Amino acid sequence: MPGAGTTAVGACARLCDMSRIVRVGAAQLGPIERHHSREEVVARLVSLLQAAADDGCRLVVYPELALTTFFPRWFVDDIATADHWYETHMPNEATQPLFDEAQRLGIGFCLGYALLEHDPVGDAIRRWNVQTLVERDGSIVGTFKKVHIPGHEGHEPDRPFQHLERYYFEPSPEGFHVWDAFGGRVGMMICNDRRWPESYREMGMQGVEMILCGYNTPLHYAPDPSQDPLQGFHNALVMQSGAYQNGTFVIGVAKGGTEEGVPSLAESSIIAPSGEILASATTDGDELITADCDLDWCRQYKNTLFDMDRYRRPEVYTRLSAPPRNAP
Ligand code: ING
Repeated sequence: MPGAGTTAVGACARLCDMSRIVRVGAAQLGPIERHHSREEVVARLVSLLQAAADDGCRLVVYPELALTTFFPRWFVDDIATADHWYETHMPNEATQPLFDEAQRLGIGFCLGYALLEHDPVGDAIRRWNVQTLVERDGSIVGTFKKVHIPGHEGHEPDRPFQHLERYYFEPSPEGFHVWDAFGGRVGMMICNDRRWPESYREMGMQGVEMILCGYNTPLHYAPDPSQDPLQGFHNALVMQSGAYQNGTFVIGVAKGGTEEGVPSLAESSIIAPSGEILASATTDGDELITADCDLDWCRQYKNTLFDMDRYRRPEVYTRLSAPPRNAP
C-alpha cells in the first residue's frame, strides 16, 4: 500500500474515520552544547511541537538524551559531578512547559533523557538512559530503559572522545515492552538497541505496530574507523530490516550535527512495515519530518509473510536467549 492517503480506500477510511492513521512527527535536533540550559532546549522542543501541530501530527518523537549534550563523551573521576546531566523525575520544572503545550495542543510525544533514581533498597543510586511516552491527554504511558549499552566502562584517554555509556548508565533489567497507545501497539528502543535484531523481535512478538527510537551516533567509531563512512547505511539498514521483519513502523530520530566538536549522524527517518522510508531528514539541525502511518498496513505483513504463530520455529531457535558463551 503506497500510503493510505493516496488510495480510494484510504480516502474513504479517512472520511469515515474508521482508519488507524496516525500522523507522526520525527523531531530531529541539531547539537546541544554543554552551555545550553534545559530551558533553552525545551524552547526548541516546544517549537518543533508547534510545527508538528500545524502539520496535524498526533505524536512527536524526540531523540535520545534530548535535554542535554551527549555527556558520555567526557570522563569525570567523581560520577557525582555528572549528576546535573540527569533528571530525577518527569515532568519537572524545566520540562513542564513541554508537557503543558503538548496537552494544550492534544499531541503525544516521546522524550529521551538521562534518569537518576535513588533506590530505596540499600540507598543505591541508579542511572538509566530512558525514553518516556506521553499520550495526547498528557498522561504518561510508560518509560523505557535502554537495554543495550554500548561503548566502554572506564576512561580511555587515547580516544579522540569518550563513549562512556557503560560508566554512566546501567542496562535495563526490564527488557522491551509494548503499550496500547495512539490507537495501536507502541514500543520503544534507544539508539544502540536498534542494531540488535532481538530488540525488534521482542516487540514484534508483542504485536508492536510502531517502534519509537531516538539516537545519538557519532560518525567516528574508534574501535573500527572503517565503519565511519557506513554509519548512515548501517543506521537505515537495521531500522528498515527491523521494520520489515516484524511488520512495524519504525521512527528513528537523531540528535545530529557537530556537537561539542563531535560530528554525529542525522538522517532521521520514518519507516513503513514494508521497510520503505516514508520520510527522511535532509539537514543535520532541528528539523521536523512527518508521515501518515496507517497502522493497519502492519497487518499486511503480520498476517502473511511474518505470521509468527504459523511460521516461526522456536523449537530450533535454541541459542537466541542463551547466556553469553563465557558465562559460567
Ligand atoms: N550510540 C551509538 C549507536 O549505537 C555507536 C554507539 C557509536 C555505534 C558510534 C557506532 C558508532 O548508534 C548510542 N548512543 O548507542
